[in-house]
Amino acid sequence: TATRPATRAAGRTAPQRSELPALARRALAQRSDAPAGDACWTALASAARELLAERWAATQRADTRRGRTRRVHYLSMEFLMGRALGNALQALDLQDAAQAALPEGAPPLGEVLEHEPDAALGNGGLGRLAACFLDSFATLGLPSFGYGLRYRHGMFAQAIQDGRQIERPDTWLEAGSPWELPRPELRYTVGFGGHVRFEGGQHRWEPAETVAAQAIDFIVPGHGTERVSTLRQWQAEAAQPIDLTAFSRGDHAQAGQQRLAAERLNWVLYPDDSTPAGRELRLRQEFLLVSASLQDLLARHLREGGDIHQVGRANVVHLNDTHPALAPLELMRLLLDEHGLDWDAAWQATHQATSYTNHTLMPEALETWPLDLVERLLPRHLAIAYEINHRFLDEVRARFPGDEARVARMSLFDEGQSHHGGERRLRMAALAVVASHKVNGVSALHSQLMVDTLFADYAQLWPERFLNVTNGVTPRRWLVQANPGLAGLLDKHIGAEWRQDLSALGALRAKAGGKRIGAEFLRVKRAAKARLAAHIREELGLVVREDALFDVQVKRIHEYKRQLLNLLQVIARYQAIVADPGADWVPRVVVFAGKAASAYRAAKGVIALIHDVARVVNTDPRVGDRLKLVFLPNYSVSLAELIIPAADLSEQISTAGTEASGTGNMKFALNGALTVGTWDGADIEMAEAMGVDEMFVFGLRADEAARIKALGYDPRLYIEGSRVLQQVIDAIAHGSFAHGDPQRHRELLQPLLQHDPYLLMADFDSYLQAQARVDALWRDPAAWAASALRNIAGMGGFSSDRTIGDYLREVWAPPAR
Ligand code: 26R
Repeated sequence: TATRPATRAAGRTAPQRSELPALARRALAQRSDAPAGDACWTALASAARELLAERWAATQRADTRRGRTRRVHYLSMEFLMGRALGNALQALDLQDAAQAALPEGAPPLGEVLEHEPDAALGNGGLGRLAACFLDSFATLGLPSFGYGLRYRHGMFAQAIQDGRQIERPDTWLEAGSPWELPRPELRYTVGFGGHVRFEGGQHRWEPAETVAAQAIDFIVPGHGTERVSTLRQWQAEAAQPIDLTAFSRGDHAQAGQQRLAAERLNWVLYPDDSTPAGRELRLRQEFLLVSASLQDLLARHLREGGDIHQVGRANVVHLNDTHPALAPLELMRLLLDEHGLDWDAAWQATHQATSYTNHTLMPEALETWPLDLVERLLPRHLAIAYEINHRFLDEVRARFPGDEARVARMSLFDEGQSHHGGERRLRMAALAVVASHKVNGVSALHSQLMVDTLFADYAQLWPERFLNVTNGVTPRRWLVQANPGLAGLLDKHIGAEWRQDLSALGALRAKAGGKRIGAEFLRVKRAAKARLAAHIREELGLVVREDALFDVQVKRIHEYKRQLLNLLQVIARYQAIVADPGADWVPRVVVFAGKAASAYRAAKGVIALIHDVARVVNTDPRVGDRLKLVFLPNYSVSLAELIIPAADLSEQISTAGTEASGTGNMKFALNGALTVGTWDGADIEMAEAMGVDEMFVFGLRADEAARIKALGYDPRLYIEGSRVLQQVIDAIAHGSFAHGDPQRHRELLQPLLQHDPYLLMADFDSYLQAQARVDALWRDPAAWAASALRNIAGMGGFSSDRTIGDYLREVWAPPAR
């Protein structure tokens, strides 16, 4: 194989796994400089890419002959993929070969892998869930496509300057990406604006502007299978890259106009900034995703000989939140106007194909679009939405005669409320619910609240449409790759079956109390903590004790996630240590990481306060190494892979009823961290699966939280009732952490004292008690280890493979004939 020519001629046999070393060496040999980490990474990646491209072609050939299995199209504005090479090498079972392929003098494989920039085309939970799903699609061999946008700039990089967050552009594509496979034959025209013409009984949209959507594929390898899945990302290009008439006139701005307009569509990922994303560019991005993906689906369906009337039987169009909820409108347009179906046939196909997952009940994250904007950009789609609404409201009126208040609540159109300046709007969640045959929430509690509150009217009309599908995470990335030490320990004690079927982790329960396994677990954990401690030292110059309790809260910074509650607890602990330094304190390292959306002032204030408190605590000689407070900048998928295996304690402390599911919670427990948490999201199901006593549960339940708020909640009563809380608040208010600027924390503190919408004050005492229980268990290492192992044993149901199995049976099953 060493003599194989560098370019592969048509008709040659496919590259084999055994050729990876040769492929990699050849790529390295083309370089004249020493094999630095970068060059090694590029060489291994291009070799792995060739092997994966071959698997991609084989998978596509197999899926064309898939018979009556439906193809799943997972539409998402976000895919938070992280790094790919380590995952690809594991999927190809080529880690040892890759290590062997590295020439003398090259860095070790682990270091080489760190040269890859994260593909961070997502904000947080929703985007990472989509990435875990792609892994399960491939591993389960499901005929499927993920569809997304190829953002030039993904999630911003976070730097910290003087304790404040600075956003820097993410430039992941700067050096090019070896994983992308452009598909020049797959280009579709996507229109915006213009008019609708009615001729010969047919509507025809004549857009004022068009762009070409170019497919660029990202191959997602399956594990324990040769199958792969595809993430197809759209890149907008100018239909006409240069206007030569304008150019010869000397009008260069006009000549490049189309190119710039197209480039803008892929410019940047929109932040989840809890301010309405009512911006025109966002709507254009959403339509680009939807239109290109559906045209691709229809073209494939017809190419494979499918009947256009059967398109909804043979295909699933899944909406990852409402961000792609224009899909049913665009599918209706394509079927009615381009393929000549009548309304009923088009609606049947659309309804059969469409399903929708809701990921949040927070009112500020629910998308609505001003009608004048929709009319200007998508006139035909607005007309179709009117018609859908007309028919839908007839159904509502037939079921609930005379109830016009209900009709107004359920309409796809918000007729203008004062808080939007009286503007009429299209409600994307209503559209998604009406168009879908199934609507799911992402944990048992969230799904229940969804039908009790946000979608109560729709659930009364169509109770059978709503269901729960609890989230899951891929154990390949989050256990096998992130924590090979723990994976090896599991193999040794319960065998390797869990690698195929995570529910086999249950076998660990009976062994969890064992002395040897407990000691081995603590050793594995200690090694992971040493790696994190080294990172903290390099990043922040801070030395932390490796035998301290590593107490971790990493996730997007949001008021409802209550990082501030955690920080108040840290301040209370600090004050207690200072008051009695001689007591027998459990040493703790409290680790935060997470990004605040750039426009989200309160979240940025929390990051600032963490840094202000850290400066005081970490330098106070009375505290020493009993308490260290760490904020790690630039949280990302790859940083999570370093942090999560090192955690002893996982903080999941959202106000009950606000965190739809959480998925970080699952990754921590799977890696043997204990959870201190509220009765919220998937934590509830985790606690039930591992045994409620294995979790440190505290705080108001969701129904209690709702009741307290309805009765008129006054946070000051709780402050007056708790000496500890009073002292914490006083310290902040009196500038103990303000570094000479007493105004510094007013903006953060005032709302807490007046409204405290997330009930921090109400939950504070209960949280402190839970933390005391944590300390007590920590003092008995064997008991701690046994509980951690029972946590792992309970996590068998939280694989994304189980989640996708649920979707296949309950959401994506073929419609009855
Ligand atoms: C731009 C705007 C409309 C927007 C708002 C909110 C974009 C993205 C979001 C983030 C959302 C909806 C999200 O990430 N939700 C999270 O989904 C996870 C996966 O289901 C859950 O685990 C998590 O609890 C939930 O917050």
